[in-house]
Amino acid sequence: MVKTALFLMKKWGSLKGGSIVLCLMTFFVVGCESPETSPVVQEEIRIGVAGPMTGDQSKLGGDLQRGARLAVEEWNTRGGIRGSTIVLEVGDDQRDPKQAVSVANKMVNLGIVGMIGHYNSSASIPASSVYHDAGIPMITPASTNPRLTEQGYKNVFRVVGRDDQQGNVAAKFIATQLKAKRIAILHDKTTYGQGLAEELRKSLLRYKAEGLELVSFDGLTQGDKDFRGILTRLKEQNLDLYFFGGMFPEGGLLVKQANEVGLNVPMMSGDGVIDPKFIEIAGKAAEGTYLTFTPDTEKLPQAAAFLKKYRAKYGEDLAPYAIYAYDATNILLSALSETKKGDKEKLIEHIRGMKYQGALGSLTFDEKGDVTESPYIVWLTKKEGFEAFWTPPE
Ligand code: ABU
Repeated sequence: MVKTALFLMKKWGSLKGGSIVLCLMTFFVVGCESPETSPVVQEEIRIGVAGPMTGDQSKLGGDLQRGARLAVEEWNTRGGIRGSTIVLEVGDDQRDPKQAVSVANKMVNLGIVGMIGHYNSSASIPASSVYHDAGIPMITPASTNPRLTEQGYKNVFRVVGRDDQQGNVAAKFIATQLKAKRIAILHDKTTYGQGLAEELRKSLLRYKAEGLELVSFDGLTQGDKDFRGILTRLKEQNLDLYFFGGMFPEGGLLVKQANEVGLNVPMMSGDGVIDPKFIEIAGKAAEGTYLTFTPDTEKLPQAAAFLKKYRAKYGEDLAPYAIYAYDATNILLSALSETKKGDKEKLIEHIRGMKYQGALGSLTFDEKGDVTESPYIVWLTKKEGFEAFWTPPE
């Protein structure tokens, strides 16, 4: 009977979503038993991870899930938090803003005490209002649009940098290293892609005096498969380089089709494209593409243990944002273990003041919830994969 009731509790807790339902059922179960036969109800601590778990960016959502799951399993192996098992709830926002809000509401109803995610800025920004209203901390491992932490929400954190920083490094590289003069910018009209493109446009203005000219600035549609029309127009513009603000599915097709239409200048893009899938889609045409991202985690001594465990568990090479999800999850779980259960305000305040030593090194947050240090470098795509190429001077 106890087993059945516990099963029902779990089932109802997740289906109906109500922590109230869960509390009532806990009372009911415990209340029905005599003291001698009372079961020890193993409490669970629920946290969430969300991103695009299906669709063309499912690889990225999967990366967040894999990083977060590894951290959760390690905590549970060590006994959980104060004896409670940590349960990871997974939400699929399909990289869609409306779906992200729906996932966020579902997570709140499931009784999560913290959220890892979302992946896309276009999902994280609308979902952040839901977590804010519920007083639940969210730590995104990957959303880089500045607006996320400019909303003034105390519960919002990110362990990655911002696109104003990323755009700045891209502009510096284009102007001072490539010495490119004629630039075109494409973007995918999303919060992230267009946002990064606009940050680059702003930063490029600084180099106008050196003869750098922005020849065109155009949006394309995410999910489209044929960009030959716009690439043919770019070919007429006598460019030195084109920049793409967007994600790897479109980035891969762009360089592949640029090659087909004879647009033989390098593409540069950002962290949304630096994924092995980009090379898989583009093939040989990926070679020579420049990308901004954070420094090489393979070279961080403090990341070695994580990398070993990740490869052993998943049998695959590290994906760019899995390590960020791992550290974000550890930050959340450490904060939960160091604060009084149920005190949401204290939990958020505690995260803000943490100095966390993780796989990425030392992580601290500023008043907005951004990481205090977020270096970007330029990567070059080679036959063998991505190679750290240029680090901006301090
Ligand atoms: N930062 C890269 C992709 C995730 C985002 O939308 O911000």
